[in-house]
Amino acid sequence: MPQTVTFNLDTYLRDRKQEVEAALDASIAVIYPEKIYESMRYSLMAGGKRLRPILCLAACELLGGDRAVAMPTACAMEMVHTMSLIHDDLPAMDNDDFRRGKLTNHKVYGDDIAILAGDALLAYAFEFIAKETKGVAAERVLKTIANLGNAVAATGLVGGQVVDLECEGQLDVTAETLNFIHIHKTAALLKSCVICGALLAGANDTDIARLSTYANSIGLAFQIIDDILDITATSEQLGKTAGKDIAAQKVTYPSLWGLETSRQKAQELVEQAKAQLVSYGDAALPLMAIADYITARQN
Ligand code: GRG
Repeated sequence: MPQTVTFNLDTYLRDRKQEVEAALDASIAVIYPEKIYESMRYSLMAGGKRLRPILCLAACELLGGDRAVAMPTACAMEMVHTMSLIHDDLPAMDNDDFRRGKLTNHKVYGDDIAILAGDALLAYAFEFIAKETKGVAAERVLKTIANLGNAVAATGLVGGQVVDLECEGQLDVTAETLNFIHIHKTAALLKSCVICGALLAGANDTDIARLSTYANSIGLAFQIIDDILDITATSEQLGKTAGKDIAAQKVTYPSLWGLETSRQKAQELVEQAKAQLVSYGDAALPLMAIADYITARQN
């Protein structure tokens, strides 16, 4: 009889989150000038799902890599994600007071220090990968650093954010433009997490192609669910101000397609993502379950 492998995603996410948080905690000490390190740590250690580092570790393990090799990159991904949240919350951007259930960085430390905390986390993320990645060929580390740079530059997060800002107050934004925004603003970093984890484990071109499709699909699904939750969840559940998109009259997936069609499209994307991983067998269970979690999540 074939053996059924069971996989408990709750336990998996809890254990990985704990490991990531311990590594993040150890990554930044508070030294002089204390204020900037405290501000960096305030946002970095404020919680969150830690989905990006977990994806990075899971992709490394999918290809038989040791997740300890990917841990510095996983931490760097969370540093970059956190800096993007700090900058996104600034008055010049989305102007939000709450994030991860706490006051936003600039509300506690002021706009000047919040900008600098974001800058410092971004620069440190690259230093951290270069200095702390051990036990793997330098060429893989170089590829990882280049991939992350591309994902956050004007080719990635920054480009997506610029188009998002340009679309503010416009009611005729098309699905094509919305996809451009979110492929760059949200999916690019999620994809970099998966690809960098895989690169560190020695991925070949076929692995990279499959995992790129997986990551693009879960990235867009993630954003569709984010837009839905902005309408259906409470600020307490989200840890940030709910209902912001409607208040700002922002074009979102539910405003274009309605809630039900948006849910269906997210589910279709998750199925497409999982189909890419079938040939990896049981080794793909974590990445498959994470894809399902993206549509099932409540925050
Ligand atoms: C990267 C150089 C550089 C600048 C940043 C501000 C900006 C440019 C980009 C905005 C990026 C952004 C905030 C995208 C939204 C992504 C998103 C859906 C975040 C929510 O992620 P979760 O739900 O949050 O994983 P937690 O708190 O769980 O980590």
